[in-house]
Amino acid sequence: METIEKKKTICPLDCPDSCGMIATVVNGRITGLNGDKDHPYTNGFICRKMRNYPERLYGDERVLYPQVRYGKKGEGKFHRIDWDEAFDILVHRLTETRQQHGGEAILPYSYAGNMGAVNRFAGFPFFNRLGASRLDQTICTAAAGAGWQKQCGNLPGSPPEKALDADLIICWGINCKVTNVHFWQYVVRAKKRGCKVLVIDPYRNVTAKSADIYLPVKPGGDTALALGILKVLLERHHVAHKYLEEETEGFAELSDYLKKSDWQEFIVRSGVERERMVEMAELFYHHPKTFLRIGVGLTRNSRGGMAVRAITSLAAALGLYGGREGQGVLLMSGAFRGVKDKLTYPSLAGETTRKVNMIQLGHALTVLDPPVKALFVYNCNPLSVSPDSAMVRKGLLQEDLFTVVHEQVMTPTACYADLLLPATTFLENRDIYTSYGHFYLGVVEPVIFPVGEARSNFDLFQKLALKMGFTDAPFNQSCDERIADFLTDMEGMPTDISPSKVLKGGYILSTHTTQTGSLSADYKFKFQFNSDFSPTEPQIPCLKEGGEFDDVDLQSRFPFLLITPPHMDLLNSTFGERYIDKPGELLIHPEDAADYEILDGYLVILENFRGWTTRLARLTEDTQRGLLVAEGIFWQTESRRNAINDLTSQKLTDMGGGATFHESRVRVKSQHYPP
Ligand SMILES: Nc1nc2c(c(=O)[nH]1)N[C@H]1C(S)=C(S)[C@@H](COP(=O)(O)OP(=O)(O)OC[C@H]3O[C@@H](n4cnc5c(=O)[nH]c(N)nc54)[C@H](O)[C@@H]3O)O[C@H]1N2
Ligand SMILES: Nc1nc2c(c(=O)[nH]1)N[C@H]1C(S)=C(S)[C@@H](COP(=O)(O)OP(=O)(O)OC[C@H]3O[C@@H](n4cnc5c(=O)[nH]c(N)nc54)[C@H](O)[C@@H]3O)O[C@H]1N2
Ligand code: SF4
Ligand SMILES: [Mo]
Repeated sequence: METIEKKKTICPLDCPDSCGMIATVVNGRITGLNGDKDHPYTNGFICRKMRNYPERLYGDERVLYPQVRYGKKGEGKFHRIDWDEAFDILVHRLTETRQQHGGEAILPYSYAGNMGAVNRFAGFPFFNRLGASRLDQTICTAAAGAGWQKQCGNLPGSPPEKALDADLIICWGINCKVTNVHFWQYVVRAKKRGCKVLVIDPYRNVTAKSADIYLPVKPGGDTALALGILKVLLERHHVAHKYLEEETEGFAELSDYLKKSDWQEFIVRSGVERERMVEMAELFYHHPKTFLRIGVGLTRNSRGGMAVRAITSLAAALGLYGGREGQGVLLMSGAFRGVKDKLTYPSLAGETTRKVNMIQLGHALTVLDPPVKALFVYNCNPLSVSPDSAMVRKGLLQEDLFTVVHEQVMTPTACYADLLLPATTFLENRDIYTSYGHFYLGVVEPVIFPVGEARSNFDLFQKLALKMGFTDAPFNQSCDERIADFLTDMEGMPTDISPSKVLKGGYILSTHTTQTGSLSADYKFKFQFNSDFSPTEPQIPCLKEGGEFDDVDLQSRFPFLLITPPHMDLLNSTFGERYIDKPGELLIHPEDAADYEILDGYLVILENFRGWTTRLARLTEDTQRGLLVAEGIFWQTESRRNAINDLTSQKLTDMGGGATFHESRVRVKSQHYPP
């Protein structure tokens, strides 16, 4: 007889929406995934990427068993072994590496393939205890977080629901309709009431196409734009005087700086004319109910941290942190804050080992001294997502590097493994999920048994620790014990809800339902225009020199600016297996295309001094002249070994050590003429 069950789960992907979902299970097999109507933010729908997840779960690309390499590095040829053998190899190789080269020769490399708090950080206690190099996980929000922290301290973002009452919603450096679709449902509802939508972005992305006003900005030009608008507001006495006086500090320094600065600088650096800045200042002034949604896109360049400092300062000058109806500023929600050490256990480390910035993996594998001899990848696909892929590939090809990859599917990185281990998906795991775009959390149970011989990150590292003879308490915890411990003293958790209740399931709303929420009864938020002195960072938001885009030496050789934002059908590189034959498109302005004799649909070569790749040209006025847009991290394949991150740089952002994915200079040429 057929048994049909409906089970609740939560999307684990690195997406601000963290959807509540209902899995349909027929005889122990998942046949469908749908949005949960009981989840207030998900509101019953999920994106098409995840609706088709069962294909990935049971697909041919799934890694089902532990395997060892028999072909050349990168060829992706493996033979099956069992888990006992896999653990023996791990224990032997990690112990030997540590003895011969020291613990720092081992580099764990992970990010956010699975956002469940336990599984995401599951390797940290193990590698701390082992004395391995430490990974600085900076690839996504490091610059954005550092910029926010500088001006706003620990303030959480505004709940997205506040946008429902806004008269103006600004999407600044975020492609909501692609990367934060559930926020868009509030935009649609607010629009019906007459709310205006403004999108500020270097290209007319799909969100901009649905907006009332689109303002193109030069990539990296947001500081100049925000400060230019603020200069107009000051000149017209349109700033929120009362709020500034009572609830902020240091505005006098910033206004002095702005009064003295030359207009031309703001115009040239932002690429926005003064008249348009005046128009924006008037728009903001006449719409006190403004909700500002800031993306991380605008931080992926050498001035990224400063851009967040300038935009949040503009918001403060408008009084948007005042918390009145329809007002808000949301970069990341920060709705719940648990103690991260309860997941990572830095206390297990004997001594402090070196820290490796994950953006500089290419450097770490090829140049760093003492060298990395063992690389352990989980929850991440670095060959595709880390910058300067040519260097990463060179590193992975080294015969004396022992590479372990724990994966769900045969990714480009997995092809370079010496030891390949099968990982469960969220549907086979237990975990706790918070969100960086909304204010709910939840704990979920496995929906099905593991497929093949897959193990969760948590099970893998708990078992490996015991095999290594580590008897410390964290290695004896069950998953529930770790979750319960993490929940204890978690900021944002309602006081009447115990960890045991959370463990039973359901969605919990953070107490930060206003921006200051329950931070503490005596917490008084004051926006700091002049942040604490730091030797490397100016006290007030101000214009700064740019990086690769402004490099005069590179300008004549590599005339185009390249940005590489997310694609609708990929989640970073996840789901790349669905598009193995596709190199991805390159948006190019028709006049630029004409200069290089490129027609729509032509295969073009993109190159710079780091590497090259190919893409299919799409001619469109959605992009500016001189600006190329490559959406999506499509996979490297056997026949196409290079991809978009062959062009991006290991250089870091101004603050937080983040990535500069949207700041590469390139040149372009037509490769062939299709029939
Ligand atoms: N479908 C889909 N959804 C995703 C992802 C995905 O890959 N696909 N990725 C997820 C992840 S991990 C993250 S971090 C988020 C990222 O989500 P977003 O914050 O939306 O993505 P970004 O790459 O950060 O780029 C967003 C926008 O910033 C623009 N941009 C680039 N440079 C600048 C600039 O200098 N100034 C301004 N104003 N805009 C600029 C880009 O053109 C793009 O339209 O999305 C998540 N959601
Ligand atoms: N050019 C360019 N590069 C970018 C970006 C960009 O905008 N432009 N965006 C950057 C950003 S914002 C981010 S966040 C990073 C993301 O980089 P990653 O965190 O590497 O994200 P994904 O590409 O989604 O790859 C995650 C991998 O983890 C695997 N995985 C999922 N769950 C589990 C699990 O439970 N266990 C194990 N062992 N594996 C699992 C998936 O199968 C997948 O292959 O990429 C960055 N790279
Ligand atoms: S990827 Fe984002 S929108 Fe899609 S189901 Fe997951 S959380 Fe929801
Ligand atoms: Mo990200």
